[in-house]
Amino acid sequence: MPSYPPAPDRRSLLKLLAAAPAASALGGLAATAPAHAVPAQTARASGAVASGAVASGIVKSLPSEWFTVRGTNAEARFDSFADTGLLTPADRFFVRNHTSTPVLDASDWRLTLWGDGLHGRSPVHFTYGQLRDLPSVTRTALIECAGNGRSLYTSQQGEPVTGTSWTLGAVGAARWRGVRLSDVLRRAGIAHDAVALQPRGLDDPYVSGGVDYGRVRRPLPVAKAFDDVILAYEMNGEPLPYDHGHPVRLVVPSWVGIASIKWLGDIEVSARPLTSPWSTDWYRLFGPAHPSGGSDPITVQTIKSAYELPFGATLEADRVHRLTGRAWSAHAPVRSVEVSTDGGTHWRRARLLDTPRRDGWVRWTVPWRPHRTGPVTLLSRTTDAAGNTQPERAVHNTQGYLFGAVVRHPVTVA
Ligand SMILES: Nc1nc2c(c(=O)[nH]1)N[C@H]1C(S)=C(S)[C@@H](COP(=O)(O)O)O[C@H]1N2
Ligand SMILES: [Mo]
Repeated sequence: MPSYPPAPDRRSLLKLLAAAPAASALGGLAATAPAHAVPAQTARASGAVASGAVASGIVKSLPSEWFTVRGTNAEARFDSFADTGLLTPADRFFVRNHTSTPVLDASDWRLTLWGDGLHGRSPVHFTYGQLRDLPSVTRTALIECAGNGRSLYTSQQGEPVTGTSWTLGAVGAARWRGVRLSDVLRRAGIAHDAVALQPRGLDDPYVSGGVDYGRVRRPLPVAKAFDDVILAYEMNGEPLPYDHGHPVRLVVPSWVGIASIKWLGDIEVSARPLTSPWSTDWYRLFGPAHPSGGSDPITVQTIKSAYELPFGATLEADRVHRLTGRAWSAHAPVRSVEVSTDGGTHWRRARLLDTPRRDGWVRWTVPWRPHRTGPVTLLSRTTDAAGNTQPERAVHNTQGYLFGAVVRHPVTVA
């Protein structure tokens, strides 16, 4: 276990509360600030986390109509997306935290780039203001946890998996504004022989089963960094919220969520390949269908679709229901969505409500007038422009990553 500095004094606590973004968060923080709302660069949460009233360590409020809390994480309820547009509002976006949200102040934050992959070999710093002064880019991208849909390996395929039992709500779409990582790397003097980066968060070190794995960090190939990665400081036109990485996070489009490091503090730039437990122990595919020792670290997300309906919903017979859902693929824009309302015997096309784009999702709809009462299984199946189609079964891996199979969605007609 790392040794933590003592809890913050009263003055830094007051400063912290003054920095709280909204009245609701303030209310939540007032009672529990020492538990998790400690600026990571000045003080760390202590044992108070365990006894804190906000067990999740998440700053924003998590109403049960929108979220299911799973340990330190909050899953969005997919059915609740029915009244959202193409972008997921920040207050409804899922949160995946290895520990807890650190409340950081942009004014004393800085990013450090360091390592033998820099020309000068001495660390280079960027303040928040310096990043904001660089040319900005704005783009829409989904963030989706590698384990989204994990529980379906068990509920649908009878296969055991480890990790957070997400259903389908560990995904959201947002409009991100920030600076290109490539611009920052060039300004920092990245050398031609640099091959790997390792961005790292400022949240507490991740400790599990008595092992301290250090701060959340994961190697990022230089090629991807120069392709489309951004250092985001805005989400849907507002400063990045605390829970989503304030003041700056990475957004790594189309890759598994772990690549998009929140609360970014430093980036190692290396002339040799890098590893971390997030590239060796986790985020590889292990199991009989995979190489012994695991696959390469996983990168691109998979293909999915989901109904905006609770599992087990009851629908009235002999009435037309306008079923809605979303479909997305990290490989290519969605081309079509087919649905079955009879357990997979007959399929028909759903109507797409949006222009398909890569790194986004499309909403779809289909009318359904059920006659017979009783349990029914609804299915939906996405095909993308690269020819990928959701299969009937996902290839199992012990940690339950990349579930992309057709989901069997139970409802009851009454
Ligand atoms: N520093 C840090 N970055 C992180 C994480 C974390 O726990 N700490 N979780 C990762 C994982 S596993 C996912 S899926 C995404 C979730 O982003 P969100 O919480 O903004 O939805 O953040 C990633 N970045
Ligand atoms: Mo994740």
